[in-house]
Amino acid sequence: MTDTAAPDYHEMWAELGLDLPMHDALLEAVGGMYGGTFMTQKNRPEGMGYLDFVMSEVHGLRIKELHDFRKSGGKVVGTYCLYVPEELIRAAGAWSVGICAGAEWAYDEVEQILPRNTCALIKSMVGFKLGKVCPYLEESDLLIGETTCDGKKKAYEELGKMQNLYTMELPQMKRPKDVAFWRSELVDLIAKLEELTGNKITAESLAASIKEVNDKRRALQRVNAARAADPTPISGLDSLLAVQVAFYDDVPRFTQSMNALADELEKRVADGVGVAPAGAPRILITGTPMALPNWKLHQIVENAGGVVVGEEMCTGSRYYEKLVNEDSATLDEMLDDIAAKYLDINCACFTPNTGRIDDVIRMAKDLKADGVIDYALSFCGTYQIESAGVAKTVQEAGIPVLRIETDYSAEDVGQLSTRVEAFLEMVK
Ligand code: BJ8
Repeated sequence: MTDTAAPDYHEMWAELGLDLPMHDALLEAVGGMYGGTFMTQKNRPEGMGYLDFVMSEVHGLRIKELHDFRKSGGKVVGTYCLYVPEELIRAAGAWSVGICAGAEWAYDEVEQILPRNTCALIKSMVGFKLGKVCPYLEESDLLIGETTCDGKKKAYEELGKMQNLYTMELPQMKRPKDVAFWRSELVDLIAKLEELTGNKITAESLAASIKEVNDKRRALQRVNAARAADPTPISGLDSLLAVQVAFYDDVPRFTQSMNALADELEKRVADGVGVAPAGAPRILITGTPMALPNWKLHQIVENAGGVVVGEEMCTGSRYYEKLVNEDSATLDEMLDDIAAKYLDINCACFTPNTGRIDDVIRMAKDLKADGVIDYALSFCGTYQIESAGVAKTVQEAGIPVLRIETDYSAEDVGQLSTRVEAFLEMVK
């Protein structure tokens, strides 16, 4: 082996019990998709080199880090939803990884357990487990589920038969008594994490993790604020990737790299350097999250000559916009802060969920979007039902809207491209 040969991780993957031939096929497919989607973009910021590297090692170096951490006694906790506070996991000395669920896998097996008409995200979540192709899942000592939508809630019961899984009960309203209940769920989660790790969460450890995770969110805020410029200094695809990677990368290293990227973007804005020509149609996307490697809609919009300038979704602003208060001194106060911050996320599983529409209109104005695309995964009842109301209110605010319902397959790419092209034509 020469110095430049890529390391071979097959022994580690075999230790994790992955299905090696299928896993090789998955890596090859994702690698090909990444090359075709990201590396063909023109005039990318140099800072994206970090994310290209992270993605080239997505099942390699990062998994090795988790593997070594666990061998030295550390614990890894896998999560699927924005409501699960990373701060508490880190304060217990564990590492948090967001599990992806963004590609079709092992659907034949999945459909023996779940109905065919289940959303792609849930099918993917179960498919990666059944197909034994996700090293993040296999490195997780504990998975944390949550009672958000019915599909996820019931799918966690199935996943829990295959892996150590703990479910948090999330209220579906945001009244003071719901915040109090959610806080009590955080107390239970702390007990669970302390039992898992053998570490006590203290005011010191929690204050440090609040600051660390806020720093990560602040770095992403800077990256995303630069997108308000015309021409925009970074593509929607690259910005989406940054948030997708934020869920599983090493926190301080990621924060440092995103701040370096933000420095570069701010300089590009000052110099008038963009990834698309000034005046290209600017699109804000709102809706269901886009888990790795779901880049379908961004690619369609940007291939059609538009530029995505923001995402009002869990793989977007809902992840980085709000911070946990850093001024509290006691564990009790910090728990109040975390409960308040997390229950302030605007997910369609809540009723009412008008904060989401306010955010869409505010973001569309701040980012000078020419149009909004409302994106819902097929069979996601909550987001599909919200879609008509979101579209009506956004249109009343004078912003054109395109409503799209799709899944992870490539079958409808041609048809979606035609609709997106017509929409871009119309908004400019
Ligand atoms: S906070 S958006 S990450 S629940 S797409 S599985 S809702 S049927 S993902 Fe979500 Fe947390 Fe809410 Fe965000 Fe169900 Fe819809 Fe599928 Fe969904």
